[in-house]
Amino acid sequence: MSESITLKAAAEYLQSHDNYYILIHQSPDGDAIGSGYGLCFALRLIGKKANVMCSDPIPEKYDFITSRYEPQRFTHSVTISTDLADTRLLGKALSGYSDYIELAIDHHKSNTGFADKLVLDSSASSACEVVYEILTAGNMQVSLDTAICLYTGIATDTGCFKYECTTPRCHVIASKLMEQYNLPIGRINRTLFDIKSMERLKFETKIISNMQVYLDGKCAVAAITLADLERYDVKPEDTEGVASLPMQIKGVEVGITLKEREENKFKVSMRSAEFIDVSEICAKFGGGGHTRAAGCFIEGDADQVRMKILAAIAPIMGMDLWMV
Ligand SMILES: [Mn+2]
Repeated sequence: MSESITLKAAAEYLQSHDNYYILIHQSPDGDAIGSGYGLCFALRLIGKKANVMCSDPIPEKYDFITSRYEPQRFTHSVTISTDLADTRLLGKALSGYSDYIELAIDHHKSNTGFADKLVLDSSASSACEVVYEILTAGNMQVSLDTAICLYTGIATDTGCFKYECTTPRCHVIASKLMEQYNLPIGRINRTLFDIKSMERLKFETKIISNMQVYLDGKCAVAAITLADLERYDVKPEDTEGVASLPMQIKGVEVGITLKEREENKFKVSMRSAEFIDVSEICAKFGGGGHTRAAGCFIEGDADQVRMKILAAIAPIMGMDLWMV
């Protein structure tokens, strides 16, 4: 298990070492990208060498972050992670680092304690919020580049400040970042939440038209197969955000999105509105996450995976599976 350390101890650790690899999870979302790159820029600002590493390509919509970044050449010495709950989420390309992560910065209550040292704040909306607190505790400067990154992670993990995980603290941090740098938040939020390619928008209509509700309308399932991705010419990394679609149906408490990653292997994303702890359901399948947003991998074809999940959820909702 990891040794839990304070924000200040984490800042001191970062200031007293050199040459960092910052690992983030596969299928990177705004918080993984924002926390990884935001911390990387902050470390470079105090003269450290640092690179961000991810098994998967960073989606194009985050170009406003990655265009600020060039990988550096150096002899690697310290491996850290941000927004990573479990080393299994590093993906194949980075799995070799699993046993060598020295510091993990996270906000997942399901963090498996893989790192030597851990800064975990499960009440934080995002890993970006934790990174911000570490930088503040260590009196480390937040540059414009870092500010853009941290705002991005807070905004994406809170669904643009609308999910339950949004706290007064998120608004305070966002406000401080805006105050200091006059962030173009209109443009950032439009890029993050509104603008989609025509293909993606058409793809969403296909997902919506195939969505099904179960358990007396309280549970909605959307499934995306490899064949769908091919037919609609959508890359797997461009499916971020589709997990919010089932949640838009009136009366739905649990929204489930199945994304086929390899033949007969699905990445399952679960969201809940108010009552169900989806991290517990995902944990039954070896996954984890947060109370209102979690994920896991399940093998089988789309129908089999759907049945496995509904069978796990039905008793929690006090229902029999025959209602499926
Ligand atoms: Mn996160």
